[in-house]
Amino acid sequence: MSVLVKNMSALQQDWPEPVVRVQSLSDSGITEIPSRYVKPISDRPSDVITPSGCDGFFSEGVDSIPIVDLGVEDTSEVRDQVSRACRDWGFFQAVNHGVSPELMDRAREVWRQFFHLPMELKRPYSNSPRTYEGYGSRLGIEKGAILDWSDYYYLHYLPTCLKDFNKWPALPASCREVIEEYGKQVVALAGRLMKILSASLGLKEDFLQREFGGDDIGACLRVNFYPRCPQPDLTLGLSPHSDPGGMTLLLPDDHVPGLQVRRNDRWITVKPARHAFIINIGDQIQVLSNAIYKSVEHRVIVNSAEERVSLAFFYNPKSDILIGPAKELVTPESPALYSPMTFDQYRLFIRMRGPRGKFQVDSLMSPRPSGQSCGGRGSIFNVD
Ligand SMILES: O=C(O)CCC(=O)C(=O)O
Repeated sequence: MSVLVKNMSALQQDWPEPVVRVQSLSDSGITEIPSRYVKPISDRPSDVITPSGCDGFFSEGVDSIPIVDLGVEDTSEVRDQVSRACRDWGFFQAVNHGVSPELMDRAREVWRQFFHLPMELKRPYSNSPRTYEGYGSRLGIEKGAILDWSDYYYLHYLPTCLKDFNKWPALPASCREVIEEYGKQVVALAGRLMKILSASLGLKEDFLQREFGGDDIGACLRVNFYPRCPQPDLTLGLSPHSDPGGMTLLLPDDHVPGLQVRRNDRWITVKPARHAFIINIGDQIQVLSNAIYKSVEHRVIVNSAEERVSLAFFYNPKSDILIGPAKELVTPESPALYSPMTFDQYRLFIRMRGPRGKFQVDSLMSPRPSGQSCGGRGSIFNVD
């Protein structure tokens, strides 16, 4: 049996240990976090947000992720701004993006209400590692792994055949309707961004969308809930990772910071502009662009004063088509850095191992002269 097939069957199983809801730990009033959540010293955050507030905490000026105003036509100036941001940072904030600000607020609020429902109403939605859909508290299935200080809810929005309302929360009463409309508007924004990204790479406007499978793309939502943490300096809400999919449109908490982006070996705390989406390039666009655009590592820190909610909307390729470097971007000077792989195969890694920095996409990068295949891909399935 191949390693891949063996690993896929491992995903059919349940979690390796009983699930503990981080929210329940936080609500229990503990003053010390269980050792399961204590990170090795080198992985701990050096900055934490103090209960007295966040003033002076943000890295400002040259170290702020770029802001792109989408309230104008998609001119060459907009494309240049997006292009610079995706090459230098892998991240930008989009303002005036066309998604209703009221809907953004409602979406965040309805999810906050969901996480505050009594546990017996949330438990029926508990997820398993097979698809991750539903209410979860860990990423990865390694027994004894050190866990992150967060719970989440994960659901499929597209393709329509995977959208299953029964797996979406029935409470609060408006939840399904809000998610449906929110998804519709965010997908429209993502479609526009795909055109801008394609054109800014010098490709036809519809290039990336076509490579992603046209109308058959995948889209899913992970709502992250980071409860208050009595020892935020010892742990992380979400460990460093790059996003395995295409592009992420993140609706951050409206008043609690936490997202940090790696830049030149420093962690820069993002200060979200009001009603902005934080957009970041995922590994699949790094692969398609032959690493012209970067999927950049990010992580989340927590704090002892306030909980935090964020909605990460993942815009992904159709799961069973091969994604490799665009041939238009491969030249003798820039040979193909990756050999093609489906997203279904690719995302197995994070589903099994949990967030691991940029290990996955970096381990696949193996420059060769043009025309020769790159053998690095196999390595990710030989890690156990
Ligand atoms: O909560 C955040 O700000 C970031 C979440 C994130 O990186 C993710 O869900 O992959």
